[in-house]
Amino acid sequence: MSNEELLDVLYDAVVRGDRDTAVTQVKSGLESGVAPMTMLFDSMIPALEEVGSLFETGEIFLPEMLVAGRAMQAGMDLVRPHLADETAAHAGTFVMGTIAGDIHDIGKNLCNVMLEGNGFKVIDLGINVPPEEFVAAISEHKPDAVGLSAFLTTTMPELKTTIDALIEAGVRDGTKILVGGAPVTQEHADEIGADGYAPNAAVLVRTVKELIAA
Ligand code: B12
Repeated sequence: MSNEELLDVLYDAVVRGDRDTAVTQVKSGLESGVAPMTMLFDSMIPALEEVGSLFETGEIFLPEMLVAGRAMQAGMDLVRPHLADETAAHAGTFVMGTIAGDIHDIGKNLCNVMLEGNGFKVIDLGINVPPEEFVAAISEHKPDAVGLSAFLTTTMPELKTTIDALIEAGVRDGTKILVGGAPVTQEHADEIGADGYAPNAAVLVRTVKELIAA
């Protein structure tokens, strides 16, 4: 199978939520030297975008979206060790979480993989994280930066609620706050008083490094 065919089969497997085929494709991709980033950015992520469109137009429903997410996650778990760079210098500590009410974590996990690959120690608080958990994690770990992930327009107000809670608790000033996720924009980030925004994991790494160095 050519690399192009492999990426196509992987794409279809994620769209159909066929976890076994996704895993097989990623494994054989890794064996035959296909770059992990290529599998992620040229196949698995576009596949999930397609899933989002199919859901939006009512061609698939929640269960299908769920199995697609699981197939993606299984593939991502396999590429993760290949992206981590053990030799990278320690770049800083990053606390990351998906905000309250929201359980989307694939985009957040991808950010974590990229941050770790670039020398960050990541403390992942998981999904549906209430503001007080962010406050506690910042007090405990004194991170250089904090990331808030949101994927629903209905949970976006939680970004501001969380930032306000950090200010209220007196932990906001010692750290940089970044926000992101599908519906989040630079404009929204500015409005709610975040230090930074990034549309994807690669830009996040660049942005957080710039913010820490500033
Ligand atoms: C998979 C998926 C699910 C899975 C989630 C599985 C999981 N473990 O994450 C399941 C099935 C559970 C799910 C549930 C729901 N979902 Co959903 N889901 C999706 C889907 C198809 C893909 C999301 C995804 O993972 N994308 C892949 C990643 C890689 O996305 P990405 O945006 O490129 O990620 C990058 C950036 O966002 C950024 N980033 C991410 N986090 C952060 C954080 C920081 C700090 C920074 C700087 C950057 C950053 O970097 C990432 C990596 O490059 C989207 C469609 C879409 N287009 O987004 C819908 C979508 C987000 N879901 C949607 C909906 C409506 C729901 C439900 C409400 C459905 C329902 N009726 O119950 C529930 C909500 C449950 C809840 N309370 O959260 C809607 C949201 C609409 C809206 N405007 O609010 C979408 C857009 C689908 C649609 N087109 O209608 N969903």
